[in-house]
This record gives sequence, structure tokens and C-alpha cells, in this order.
Amino acid sequence: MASLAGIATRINAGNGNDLVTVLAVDSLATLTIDLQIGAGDLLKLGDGSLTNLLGDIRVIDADGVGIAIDDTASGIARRVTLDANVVTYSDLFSLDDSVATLSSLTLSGSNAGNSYLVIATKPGVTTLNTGLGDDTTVVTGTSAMSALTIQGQHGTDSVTLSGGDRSSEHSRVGLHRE
Ligand SMILES: [Ca+2]
Repeated sequence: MASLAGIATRINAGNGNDLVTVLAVDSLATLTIDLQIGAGDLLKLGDGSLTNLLGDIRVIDADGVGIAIDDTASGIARRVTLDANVVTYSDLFSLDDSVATLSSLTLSGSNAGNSYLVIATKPGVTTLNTGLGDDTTVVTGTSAMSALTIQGQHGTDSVTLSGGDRSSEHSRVGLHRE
């Protein structure tokens, strides 16, 4: 779906397991997606490129939603920040998930060399598929009951864990390379 400029758009997906795919959000738009009931709800942002996602997106879900963010085919380097309640792609969109319970959050990057800053994670499983190029990931914090997996894929990737003052005893960080 695509949202309209200057208009607040809300989708109530309905009960049951829903799939919502967002391909475009105008820079002046706000889009709220309420997945409602359904433990198997899935929200997809982008279908290979995030270039047309330019507005603010908010997701609501009470009983578990999987979120997949797919920029794999854009060919553009992105700067991405993950905090406890918001995922921000610089110069593009922000995704507010402060009132959503996540079952999973998966970010899949392009081959252009991306940079990721992880300040905090939400409870659930977060996976960074950083991309096929040379990617940089800095993790300064993770949160209780969360698991973070970083898949460097191809390229010369770097991962820095620097959360010395944050407890990580209840979270897991895994690093993988193909
Ligand atoms: Ca890589």
C-alpha cells in the first residue's frame, strides 16, 4: 500500500493472522498499522527497496508481530539506528514499535555497505542481515529478554560491542558469517 501526503492513515488489519506490506509512505504522511489480534501477524516494509518509505510509521500489536524490513535490492548504503522503541533509517522513515509486542524483527540490507547502531533491542528476536557489502555495526546496548543476531553476510564487516555500562546478562548477541 501507499499513503497520502499530509493525511494520517490508519489500517486496522482485523483479527486473525494478517500480512501488511508497506511500499511507499509520503514524507509528510503518518501511517499507523494496527495488526490487532493474531499471533502470526506479519508486517513487511519494502519489497527489496525502502527508497519510497519517507514518512513516519507506527505499528500496534498486542500479541506478537513479526516485522521484516527489506532493502536488499536498493543498491543504496543506509544508516540505521535501532533503539528500544524505534527503528530509524536516516533520510528515510522511522518505525515506532513502542506499543507493539514483537515476535521478531528482521532487517535485511543492501549490498552497498550499510552502518548500524544498536542502542537497545526489544524483547524478542532481532536479526540484522547487514548486507553483501562492507558493513559496520556498533552495539552499545541490548535489552532483557532479547536476542540479537548479526549476519554479516559477504564483505569485510566490522562489529563493535561497546555497552560496558549496560547489563547484557539477560540478552544474547550472536555473530555469524557466511
Ligand atoms: Ca556484509
